[in-house]
Amino acid sequence: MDARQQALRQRLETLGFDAVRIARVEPVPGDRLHGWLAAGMHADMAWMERTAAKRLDPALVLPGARSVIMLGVNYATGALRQEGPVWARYALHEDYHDTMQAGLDAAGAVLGELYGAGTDDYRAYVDTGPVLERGWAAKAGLGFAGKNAMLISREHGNWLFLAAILTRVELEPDLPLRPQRSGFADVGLLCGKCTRCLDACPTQAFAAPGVVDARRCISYQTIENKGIIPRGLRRGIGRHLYGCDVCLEVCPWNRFAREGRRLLLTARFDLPDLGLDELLTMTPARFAEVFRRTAIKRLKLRGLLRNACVVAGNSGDPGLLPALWRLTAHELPLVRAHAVWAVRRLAGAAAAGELAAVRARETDAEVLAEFAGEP
Ligand code: B12
Ligand code: SF4
Ligand code: SF4
Repeated sequence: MDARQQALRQRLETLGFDAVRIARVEPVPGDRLHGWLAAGMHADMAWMERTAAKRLDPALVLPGARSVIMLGVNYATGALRQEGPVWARYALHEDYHDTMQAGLDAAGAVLGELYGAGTDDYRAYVDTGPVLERGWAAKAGLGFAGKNAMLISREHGNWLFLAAILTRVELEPDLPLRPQRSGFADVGLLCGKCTRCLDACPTQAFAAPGVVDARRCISYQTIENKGIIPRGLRRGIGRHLYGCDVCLEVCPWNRFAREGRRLLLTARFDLPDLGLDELLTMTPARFAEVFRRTAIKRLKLRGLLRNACVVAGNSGDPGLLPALWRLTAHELPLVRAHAVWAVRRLAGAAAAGELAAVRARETDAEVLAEFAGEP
């Protein structure tokens, strides 16, 4: 690697990126992404379908793109006790899209300084761009594609946010961790015979090693799905209020993960202190105050109440019933539906009379459907 590229790597690390690796841009074999989409595993994330061609060919995103700089930001939290509702660890930060963007802006300036790249010569993305971030990271040797579908790093385990800079600058590519048969992202490259993640998934969301059916994934259901959570999945959601880390947490590669520097992150480790009762009675003003600058604000209060009802229904705690009864009269059918489910699950036959009264005044078909069958 020449001195200039060495300097680039060093400057990017100084900006707060804990892992910096480079791959040469080429079209990606399309069978996996197309197969995933054709099977409907993207659920209602129609944007995944619309952007498929771009995801498979970076030249459609940036004509003349030669290299992709893959960046990782470590968000390992060490032991983190969550005794009530459980949050995905990534969510215990201010929105990483915003905090990492500052680092990407600075990284663009470094490319300009060292290589004379203008703003037209690169595109920088964190999460929301049409880029197969995990695949490129595996190709660049930033880690490997685990059977849990995560990009797993030897130094940081599963706990890495990824970002990508596509650029017209020709850089010397890094090697993958081991030669890959597909040349892109061989699933399970360093997993050996282990299947812990596949076995641990509470909702059986893995269609195959490395392939997540979003329709069954708690992360999708509690974050991306804006509507009713399918009844058949709600028990499996257990205490997961927002996102899910089960298939990440069980991975033995995390044993080697060190806590990161967090130069591009702002922790919100106070969120697990919010009790279920507090969540179920949250007002719009309090929601705005507590979740300011976090990704959770995109879920809106209605989504948070929906999720909290599911977790409350699974809690076995009858002390939550007063708050849940109030939510059976909420103005939004989405919230009423999940509140009815939770009340039925917690109070059972003992509340048959009150439930009949709630049902009698209900007019929404989706809420009425909640009164049928086992909760
Ligand atoms: C859509 C999406 C989701 C969906 C679908 C998940 C999925 N497995 O695809 C849902 C909402 C379920 C989700 C959940 C989560 N997500 Co998400 N998600 C994305 C997003 C926007 C696109 C992913 C995608 O393209 N999926 C389509 C599938 C087919 O592709 P893939 O698994 O990513 O890619 C693999 C294969 O396609 C393969 N491949 C592609 N072509 C080919 C060709 C050949 C021949 C071969 C062999 C392989 C191959 O290479 C890739 C590496 O395995 C990315 C951001 C981005 N722009 O990439 C974040 C991203 C993947 N998510 C992320 C995170 C953190 C999560 C959660 C952990 C959040 C949480 N705690 O709740 C969970 C984890 C669930 C899991 N086990 O995957 C991180 C992952 C970081 C990492 N270290 O891997 C990303 C990269 C966001 C970021 N910038 O940090 N996510
Ligand atoms: S994030 Fe949770 S629900 Fe989704 S695949 Fe992993 S373990 Fe299963
Ligand atoms: S838990 Fe085991 S199978 Fe799953 S990604 Fe980690 S090493 Fe691979």
